[in-house]
Amino acid sequence: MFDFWIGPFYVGFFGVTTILFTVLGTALIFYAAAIGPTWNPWLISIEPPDLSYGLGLAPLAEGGFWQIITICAIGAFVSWALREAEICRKLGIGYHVPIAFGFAIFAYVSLVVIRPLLLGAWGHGFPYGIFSHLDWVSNTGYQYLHFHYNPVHMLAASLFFTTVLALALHGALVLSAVNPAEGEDVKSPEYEDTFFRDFIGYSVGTLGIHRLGLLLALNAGFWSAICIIISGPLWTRGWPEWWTWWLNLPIWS
Ligand code: UQ2
Repeated sequence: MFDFWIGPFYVGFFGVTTILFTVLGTALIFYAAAIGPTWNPWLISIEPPDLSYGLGLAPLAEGGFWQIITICAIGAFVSWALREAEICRKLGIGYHVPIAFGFAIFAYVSLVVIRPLLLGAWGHGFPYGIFSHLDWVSNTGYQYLHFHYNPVHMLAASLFFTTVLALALHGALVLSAVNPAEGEDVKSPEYEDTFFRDFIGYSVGTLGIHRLGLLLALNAGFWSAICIIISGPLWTRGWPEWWTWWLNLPIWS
């Protein structure tokens, strides 16, 4: 269905479902904002239901908007991923892009569906507002006293930094070869290999750097999702206290 293009854009069945979910969700955001106390874009916030509603449906103005907007958001994100997959299939290329986007969707769903389900209330989702979601992150972090002591948060942060290192190396190396000074020749990939072989005795290769970059980025998103899912459902105390296993190792005595 809808197997045609509008201008340069492929439509397809999932292009239509993307549009429907996006228009409905955006309209509901404006409707909910209109009922709220401010039009200041920084301060608009669409709140999830109170914890007392548990995993039930809430009245529209008391979190129901948030619940329907969340359904629309997930519907739009998943539709977008499936449209990517449809385009990949038509082109006969791999599904790397929709799979990568799937990790981003998983990170979002972990915050507004998986963790709230495990904790038994939609009220554990984050509010949809520019400053209010920042406040949620800060408050949720302090609920565990010092979130940076979460070992999986440490892993995720390290993966983000390593992703940044890999992309900086890659972007810089490619530009150094293919964007030479005026009058100089563009250099081949052999020069890129040779730079790193001279420099550190190893080149991961032109295909390898992209495999490495994707692997690092997907793991950064994945472990970020895991680090918040385990906070509450698996560990309810402060994260610094988790490290008492280290202090309690018998080797110290
Ligand atoms: C490389 C290569 C590229 C690259 C980069 C490297 C010719 C154009 C950046 C170098 C990357 C290495 C050695 C891996 C670094 C490891 C981590 C975890 C950051 O060899 O091939 O292709 O862009």
